[in-house]
Amino acid sequence: MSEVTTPAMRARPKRYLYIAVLIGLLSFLAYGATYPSMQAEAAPGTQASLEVDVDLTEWELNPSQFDFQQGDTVLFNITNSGRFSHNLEVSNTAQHLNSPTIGAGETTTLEVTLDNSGTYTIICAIPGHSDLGMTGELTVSGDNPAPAEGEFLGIPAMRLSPRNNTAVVGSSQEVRVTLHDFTLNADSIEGANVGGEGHWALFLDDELIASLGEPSYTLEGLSAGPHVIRAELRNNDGSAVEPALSSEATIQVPAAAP
Ligand SMILES: [Cu+2]
Repeated sequence: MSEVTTPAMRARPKRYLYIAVLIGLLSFLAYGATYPSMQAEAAPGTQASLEVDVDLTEWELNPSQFDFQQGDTVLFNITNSGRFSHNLEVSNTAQHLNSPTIGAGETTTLEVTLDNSGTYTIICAIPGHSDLGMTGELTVSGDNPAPAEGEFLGIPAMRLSPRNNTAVVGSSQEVRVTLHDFTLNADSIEGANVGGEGHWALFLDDELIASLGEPSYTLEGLSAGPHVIRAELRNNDGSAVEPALSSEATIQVPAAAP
């Protein structure tokens, strides 16, 4: 006895397929319709832990626009699908976070807790790459905007360059401090203290190298191997600022070429 396929039998699997597609479509619509209202109903200040993917390539961030809520902790899953090395920097006037630099085909992550509402800038921080288009924005809803650039906080802040684990090229390295709410004044070193003014002390492997009223100093003749550089903020009379403010980084000096 041979089996006969009737039109009715063939129709049955198709009907199941239609039902499956319909269920999928309804789920999608329900999800799409519900999700924004769930976000809107969240109590102000409710923190969420979110994961998002961002792709780095020449010369764009994809996606380049994100929407979050103040207080969200966001884990960026970063992929470099380009041919050059890239990284991700997330910043506003109060926060500044960098992922490691990754080569073509590599992945890394960067976790950021968004303390402020308003706009954060996201870029690839490798010189020139943001100008070529590797730039975007996070828009954060909330009620705690970051201070405007240069707004007086009364709390000095210092950023040290180079960053930790920098590989030195050759045997010299420029060290630079970027300061907020603190003015360097070379003429007042050893003078009377003035609030929010002073200089910085540069240490190399715990040895004082210089007291500096300029933001930059170049270390020369560094021996091969790791070195610790440290910057400490000082009042005019040489005492440490209160509260103490220092920053340090380990740099790696390559062995000299034979
Ligand atoms: Cu880049």
